Amino acid sequence: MPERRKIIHIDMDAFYAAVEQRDNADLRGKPIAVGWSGPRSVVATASYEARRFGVHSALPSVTAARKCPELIFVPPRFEVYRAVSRQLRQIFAAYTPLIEPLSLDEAYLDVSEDLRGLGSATRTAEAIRAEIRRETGLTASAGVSYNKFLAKLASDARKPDGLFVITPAMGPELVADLPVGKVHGIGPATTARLNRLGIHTGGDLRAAPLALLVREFGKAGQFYHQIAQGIDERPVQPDRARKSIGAENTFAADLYSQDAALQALQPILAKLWRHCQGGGVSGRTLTLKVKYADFQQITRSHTAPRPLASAGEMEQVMGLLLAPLFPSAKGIRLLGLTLSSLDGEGDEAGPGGQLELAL
Ligand code: DCP
Ligand code: MG
Repeated sequence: MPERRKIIHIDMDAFYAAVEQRDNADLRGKPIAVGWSGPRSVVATASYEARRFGVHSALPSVTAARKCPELIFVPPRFEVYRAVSRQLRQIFAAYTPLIEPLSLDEAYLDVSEDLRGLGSATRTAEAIRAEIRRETGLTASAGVSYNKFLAKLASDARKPDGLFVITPAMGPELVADLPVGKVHGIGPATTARLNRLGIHTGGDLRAAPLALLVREFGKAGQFYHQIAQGIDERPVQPDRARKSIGAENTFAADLYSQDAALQALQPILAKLWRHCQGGGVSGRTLTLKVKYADFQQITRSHTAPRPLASAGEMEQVMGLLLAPLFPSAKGIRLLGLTLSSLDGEGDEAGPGGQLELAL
């Protein structure tokens, strides 16, 4: 039995929207959506005032405006969000070197070692939340637990501006009641497949034979089996320079035609491009990942002489990678795109792409 870890998951509340309301008093207390209002746009995030109307991330802007006629659309300011994100990382670093950022507003911290002598992980989380509020004028929610999966679940439990602790005694019972779709990493397609097998909750998942899960889901099945018991041995991966960024989607129904695949890749490409813009990152290598209905997985890559400078350039490369895979006898269940050979953020990383962390 490995030593028990203490993990904090920090997640900012309505991040982009909170930053906009902080910087513009006219927007405070009002329903706002960060994003453009155009017909092809989606909401990046919504203020809590707007969420009451059912406005949320990824909702088409047109739908959002219909649900909430008073909704104010605010264009994103990624440089400002990045600057806040850097402030956050600096705050975290004062508490532990073991920081794993998940996005601009989210990170896991391993605080098994009480480096600041604060007495407990819960007190450490409270100290971090207070410092974030003081330094940035924004609120964060925190989850505290003995692994990453439960810490992330906990940070969501008391949002906004909340803290929740899941102790080892609480873990298994909490997981048993959890709908499987709420497990981080189990998306809508996997949820539907689990449901078809009669697995709806963590409890059902726990009762399912490991052999069945592995047969149905491969390596992921093993992970689900562990998670169902509240076990998650994944360590916090300290702040490495990112070597790639990627996005992928599993489809509810398998895809057979090139047209369908191209269409299904559009939102994935859009997401990847948004991540590039959000992170100030560009890259030269685009990799297409295809998982077929029988779980066979292939990748196809192309490296351009210069960084891909627009969504359009990326789309061209994507089309070149996709075309030779058709016609295809097998259905496609998942498509993904990854960008690597990165510029920008990764520059400090040196030859191996790994940033050496002074401990
Ligand atoms: N984001 C985005 N598109 C999405 C999801 C998120 O552009 N589909 C951006 C906007 C969010 C930020 O990432 O502000 C952080 O995402 P979160 O999922 O943490 O959402 P919020 O911080 O906005 O709200 P919450 O209080 O639920 O964490
Ligand atoms: Mg957040």
